[in-house]
Formats: sequence, C-alpha cells, structure tokens
Amino acid sequence: MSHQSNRGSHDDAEVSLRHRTARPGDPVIPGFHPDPSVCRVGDDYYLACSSFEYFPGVPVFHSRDLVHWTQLGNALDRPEQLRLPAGTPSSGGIYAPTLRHHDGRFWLIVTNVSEGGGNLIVTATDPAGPWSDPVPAPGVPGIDPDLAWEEDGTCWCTVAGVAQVRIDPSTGRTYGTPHGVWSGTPGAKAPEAPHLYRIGDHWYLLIAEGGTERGHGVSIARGPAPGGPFEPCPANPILTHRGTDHPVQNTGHADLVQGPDGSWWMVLLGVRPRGGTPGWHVLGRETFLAPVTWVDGWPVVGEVGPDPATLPWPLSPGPAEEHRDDFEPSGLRPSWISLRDRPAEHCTTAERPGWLTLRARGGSLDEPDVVFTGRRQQHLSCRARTLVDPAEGRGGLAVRLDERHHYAIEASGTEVRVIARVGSLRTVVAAHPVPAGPVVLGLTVTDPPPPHGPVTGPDVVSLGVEEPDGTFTVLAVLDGRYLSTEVAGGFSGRVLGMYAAAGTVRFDWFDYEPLDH
Ligand code: 6LW
Repeated sequence: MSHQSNRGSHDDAEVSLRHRTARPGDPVIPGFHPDPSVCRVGDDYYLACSSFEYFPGVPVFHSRDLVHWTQLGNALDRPEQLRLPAGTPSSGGIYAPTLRHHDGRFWLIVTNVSEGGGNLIVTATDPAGPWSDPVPAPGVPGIDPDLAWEEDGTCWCTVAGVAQVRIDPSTGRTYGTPHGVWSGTPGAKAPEAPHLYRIGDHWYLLIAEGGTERGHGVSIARGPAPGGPFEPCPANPILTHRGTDHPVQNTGHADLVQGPDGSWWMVLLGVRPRGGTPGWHVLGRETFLAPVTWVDGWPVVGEVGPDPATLPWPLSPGPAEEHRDDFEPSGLRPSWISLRDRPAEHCTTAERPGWLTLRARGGSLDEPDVVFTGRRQQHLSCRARTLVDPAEGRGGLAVRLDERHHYAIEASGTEVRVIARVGSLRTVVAAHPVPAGPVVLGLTVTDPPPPHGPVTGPDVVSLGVEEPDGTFTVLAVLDGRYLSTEVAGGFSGRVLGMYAAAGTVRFDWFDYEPLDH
C-alpha cells in the first residue's frame, strides 16, 4: 500500500503555518498543538507536540525567537512509523512526546496508547526528517516519557507517575525495574509530563499536576542525582491559572529551554475558554510561552504569553500568510492531517493534478475511519472554503472535533446538505439545490452575536454555499459550544477539512483565512 507522505520542501514549510503571533497573551503555536516539548541547538529552537488519532503524527516546528514557529514536518510520517489500528477513536494514538538533542542527534520519545503501540523512540540528524523507524521501549511503562542524559552518557527515562528507569535509547532496552522518584504535591492528582534536567549543581524534575483541565499546574523538585532524592520547590505550583480569571486556562504540561543569551523560557499548554459559564474551549490545547527567572535556585515563571516587545532578541519575520492551498501534485503540506492513516488510494494530490482526491472506504463522518483530511483551526474567528467536485461521490467540508461532534456541509448530485452531529444526535439541518458540477462550500467561525450573558456559547459556526452568481447563501448558523472540549471530552481540538462519505470526491482548492483582529 503506497502512502503519500507530506514532507514538504523547506519553502513549502515556510507557508504552511499561516499565522503571525505577536501579541501578549497569544499562543505561540495556536490551535490543537498540546504537550509541547522543546530543545535548542545553537540559535535554533525545535518543538514537538502530541497528535492523537491523526496521521502524520508529532508535528515538529522550528523557531529562531520562540515566538514565530514554522512547521518543518512530522516525526511520524510513514506508515511503518505510525500504526493506528482500524477504529482508533479520537484521543487515542499519539500522546505527549519529549524532544531532545544529544550527541549530534535529535531524539524523540513518545507513547502510542493504541493497541500494538507503547513507548517508542525515533531519531534524526535533521529535525525536518527523515526520522528513523521507531525503536520500541517495552520496559518503559505508561505515558509521557522523558529522556535525560548524565555527563557519562547514562540515560534515564522518566514517565508519568512519576517513575524512572535507566535506558539505552538506541536499542530501547531498559535496565532494572522502574521506580518511583516523586509523586508531586500530596493530594494533587495526575503527576505527569515529567522532564528531567541537569542545571548547575542540581537535577531538576519538572512535572504537571492537577490534571489537564482547569486544575492544571506545573511543579518542580530538585535533587543531587537524576533519581533524587527530590526536594519539592517551596513555591509549588510554580505555574497555575486555576481559580483565576486569566484568559488562558488549564496551564501546565511544560518544558524548559535556555536561550543562547542565557535567558530561560518555558513552553506549556493552555486553552482559551470563551462564552458564559463554565466557558468552552474549541481549539484544543495550544502552545504558549512564558519567561523564567531563577531565585535561590528555583525557577520563577513570568506572565504567560510574553510581550514580544520585551524579548531579549529581535523577532524573526512571521511566516508568510498564505490563504489558499491549490494542492500541488508534489504532495500535501505538513500541516494537513488525516484520520488514522493516508493510503494513496484514499487520499492523493497525484491522481487529478491540482486537485485533492479523497476516496471513501465506507463510513460517514461519524466513523473513526472516515476518509478526512484537514488542518487545525488556529484562530478564534476564521473562514474556510473549498471547491468540491462531487460528480463521482458524496462529501464536503467539515469542522470536526471528533467522530461524535462535528458540523459539515456535504455535496452530492444537485443538492448540498448541512449535517450536525452532537453526541448521539445526528440531524440534517438544511438542504439546498445546486446546479450539477463543482460547488464552493464554506464555513465561518465568528463571535456569538450580542447580547452576551451567562449562557452565551464560545462562538457560532455558519455553513453555506456559493451560488452560481457568486453570492454566498448561509444555510445554517450553529452554536459552537457543541464542538468544544467541555462538551465532547478528550484531548484534541477542532480540525477543518474535507471528507469523502461515499465514492470519490475531488477538491480543487482549500482556503483558510483568519478573521481575528
Ligand atoms: C498527556 C498528559 C496530558 O499525555 O494530557 O496535559 C495527556 N497533559 O500529560 C494527553 O495529552
């Protein structure tokens, strides 16, 4: 089975992340990019995130200033590297990675929680790829693995819990049984996301605790050796937004990095809940940045989302804003993700040049195995449009949170229909005649109209179709809360994309346009 990989050229990558981030409080990598892990080589920073049920897995980014990030590729972009069994549900698959540079190579350890997965290690000399085939590490239990090396080359793998085992990362072989090293603050749930660092005279163990929801936080302990004994920081948690009215909530799952000028930084995940109570976040968990200073040998975390004007180095130019993807035959840009896998017979830009061809394998958007290729919604307000040719099938444009929570506008023959799926309810909300042939489908995500009150949702999603005279007809305006994590559950965020529910469906182009001010 051939697979179309989506490793772009560096030029492709330059236009793949179509955003600029330059305001205090903004994420540095917006949209569903959780569990960031970061490392630096010279003047260059590299960062990797979780990817769950999507293929390719583990997006890898590059930055010169920690604020503007460009996606270089995906660490798991070949089917031999990432097997997600049929029926892998949302929030299965690939959990939090750790990315490190050691001995001239990039090392990435990550967990595939789906059947036949487990912990695995891939390496690369160029973080844009190719990454190696995975080396399994069956002696590493659980999730959130970290790798840290002593000066003599001894390597330790630390996992959620928090437990540790010595490992040879080139073979995946572990030595001895994993042993507990620190369980975080007494009474706090879910000590996880450990990262171990040698800084000065101490070994520091950074963890997340309190769970990845509103109680999330970051704590740290230090000890004389990689295995401790660990003394907790008296100021723990060193970062949390629990119980505050900060617009960025759920802050946690952090990693530390030192700049070439000696300054320290933290990358972390956070969410932006909006609307009335209890607040709904729809973009998933995003990557944020915070400055770090050291007092008495402990890190002190500054305001999340630093003012770029106060960064100690010049900001690099933001990635080019390119709204349209014309689906060049050379392959998909690295920001496109498909559900579970991407065999060329189901998803290809080579079959009709200049078009993306999706071929259904049975199953509607309500199935975990639907043929769906999309990109993360990265802005609170945005517009997506696509020109679809449904001559040989049925499919369309969707905003997807998971298989049970999505809105879609679907074309077949001379009709388009708006479909809403919320939990176990599935409704055709609107139907509208169109001439036979290709048709432009569109959706817009915007703020809810006033008045705003305690029951106002986070946003509204409008779905519609372009008429032959070029005007746009909105067929449905739906409350965005039903496509939020607070409603759907899980670890992912909204993805906007194209799908084939039956037969072969072709897409000429896809536009994504931020509408945030
Ligand atoms: C991840 C855990 C977490 O492995 O959520 O926020 C889990 N932290 O550490 C899934 O991303």
